[in-house]
Amino acid sequence: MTDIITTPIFYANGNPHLGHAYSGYIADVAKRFHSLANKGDSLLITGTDEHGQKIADTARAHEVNVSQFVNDRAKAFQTLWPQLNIQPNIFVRTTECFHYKIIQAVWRTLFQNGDIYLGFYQGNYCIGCEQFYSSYELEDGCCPIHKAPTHNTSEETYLFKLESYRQQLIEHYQRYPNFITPNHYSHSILDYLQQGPLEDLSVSRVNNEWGINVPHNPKHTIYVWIDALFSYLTALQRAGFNQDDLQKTTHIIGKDILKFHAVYWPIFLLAANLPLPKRLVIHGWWTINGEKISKSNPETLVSPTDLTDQLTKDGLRYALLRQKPLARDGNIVIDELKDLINADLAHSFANLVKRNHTLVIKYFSGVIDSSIINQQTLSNTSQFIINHCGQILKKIFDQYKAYEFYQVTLLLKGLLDSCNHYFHKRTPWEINKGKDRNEVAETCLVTSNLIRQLAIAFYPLTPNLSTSILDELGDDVKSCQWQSRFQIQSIEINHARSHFSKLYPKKTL
Ligand code: ME8
Repeated sequence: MTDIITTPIFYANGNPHLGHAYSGYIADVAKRFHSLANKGDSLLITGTDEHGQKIADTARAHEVNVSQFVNDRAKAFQTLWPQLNIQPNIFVRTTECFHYKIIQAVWRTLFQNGDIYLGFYQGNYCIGCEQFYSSYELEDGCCPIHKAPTHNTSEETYLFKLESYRQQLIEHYQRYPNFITPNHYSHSILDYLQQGPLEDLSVSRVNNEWGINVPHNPKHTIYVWIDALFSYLTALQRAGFNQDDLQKTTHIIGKDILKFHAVYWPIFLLAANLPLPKRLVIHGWWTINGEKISKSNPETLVSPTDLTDQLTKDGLRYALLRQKPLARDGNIVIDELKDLINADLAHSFANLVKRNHTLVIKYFSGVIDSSIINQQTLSNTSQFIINHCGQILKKIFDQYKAYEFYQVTLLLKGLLDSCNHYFHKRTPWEINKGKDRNEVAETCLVTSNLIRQLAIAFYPLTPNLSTSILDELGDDVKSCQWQSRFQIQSIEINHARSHFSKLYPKKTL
């Protein structure tokens, strides 16, 4: 079955930063895992959110025509993903004609069903969030997210009756307590919904021309969050999927946009008679010197590609996922990231590969046939490490499935330590001091097979390193499938095929 994974669509009012890259990494890890595990299709959707007053204001401040401005920003995101080894299948833009038609059709459905009516709204509008806040939600008169003053606005607006769907949504959360990962967020959303009636939501603006017009009333533009959330549907339809495939969708989002995805989005879907997504996966924020990385705070703007230059593509991806559980916040300290990369990828993983493969090439001309061992003659230590590896791989599989990528990294590191321990204990390099050749052949054969399994299990987190190791073993990631029990296969090491030594040169970072 196809798994559909989305990142948020990012506001086209600035250049991509490390926080955006993090959402992309999580989605790409999930996509690569699914394609290994299911050998089926998986679809990664990303894109840019290009309408709204905030974007029009920023373009004006840059003295650039708004269309040109959003084109440039969309391009910046489109070029970023391949540079980070993130492979989206669909890049959706809310200024696309196809999307425009979908949003107007959705609006018509909601309006005809009686969920939307023309009214009047007075409230505190935050342009940064593109939403109204009730007075009790403000902190010292400021938006709780942007900490900036809101605008007291009163205007004619269309309103959406959220309350009509509150009970249905409560039932959904009761039936699917794991709808949100981590699931404590499901409990907090359920608490919020159970507190009482939901206020009608303002879903159009009269003072914003840069948006999709309300059908039959072009004085109004449609609320940017209706526009943005339904881009997930646009992307699916553009890829040839149908509306029901929404239920195969996992949305990866930062905690700042939880309410939009956990309350408004499911309510809009219920109202439009569409299925709810499969899951929401929430991640925390990255800070730098304790400050949230954000477009509105230029000092925090770390360029992801500057970091991949310093840390390598695999290095940055791995270290971000290794440093903290997804839902926690984390502070970027480059030296700490380097330490993780050096310890795990260079010293523990790459070094084991180098040492084992060097012996295989030097003493066995790169080839060891699996017929040298069979279950009866395999030593206890080899049998033990093979069984252990099988058990840990099963746990890793389950943790990947649960989006517990931090746990995956801990298990992988533990498994690497066990494999290194096995290799060191059996001292195969003592072959030049008269160690039994069959015993060394067994160690190197088993180690190469462990390395193959490790490379597959690491692949979502370190695609370049894993591909390179698999190349060297004569394998191709496309033909590899996740296995928790593995048969010892013959090996044939081929240095010529590999870029391995380029990835991890003699000096670490
Ligand atoms: O909210 N740490 O777009 P956006 C981690 N267009 N992740 C971060 C981050 C940080 N410091 N800063 C941003 C929008 N992000 C809407 C979304 S979806 C239908 C519409 C990530 O450009 C995080 O995932 O403000 C956050 O939710 C996303 O970037 C929002 O980016």
